[in-house]
Amino acid sequence: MQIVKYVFQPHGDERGQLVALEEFKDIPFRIKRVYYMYDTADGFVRGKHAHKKLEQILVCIHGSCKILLDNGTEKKIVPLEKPYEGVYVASGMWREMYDFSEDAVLLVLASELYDESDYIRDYDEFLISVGAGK
Ligand code: T46
Repeated sequence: MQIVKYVFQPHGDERGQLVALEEFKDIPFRIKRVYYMYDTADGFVRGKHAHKKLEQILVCIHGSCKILLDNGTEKKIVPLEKPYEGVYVASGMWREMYDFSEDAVLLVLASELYDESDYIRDYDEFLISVGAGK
């Protein structure tokens, strides 16, 4: 399984850093939605689902967290620790986010609007959807 990690260009000067993300330039899809999570309670795992259509890029813009990506046959863990690094999460990929530092802010750029019917929340159903079911 290939992990697509992005290293964005920080525009730094004596005032500090700035990262700009543009659709189709820095991000490979039209950005229809942006959301972020913060104040994640210690020990909790978020996500635990896949998407049928949604593509996303996750950026931990403050603090750190880990992303588990699972394509049904292989699992990989991607640490996100820098505000200029992102990981691409394709559709059909089970994802879990965990090990959030107390100060973590996880920003998500999404290719689609929120749609509950796009979620696969049952792991066995996910395995069947990617052809890895029993
Ligand atoms: C994903 C991972 C990385 C909305 O109303 N609109 C939204 O755009 C989103 C993302 C969520 N919500 C509501 C739905 C729930 O009542 O916010 C609540 C928490 O959402 P959820 O439990 O789905 O959050 P996570 O962290 O488990 O998953 C989220 C995204 O939902 C998901 O698409 O890939 O982050």
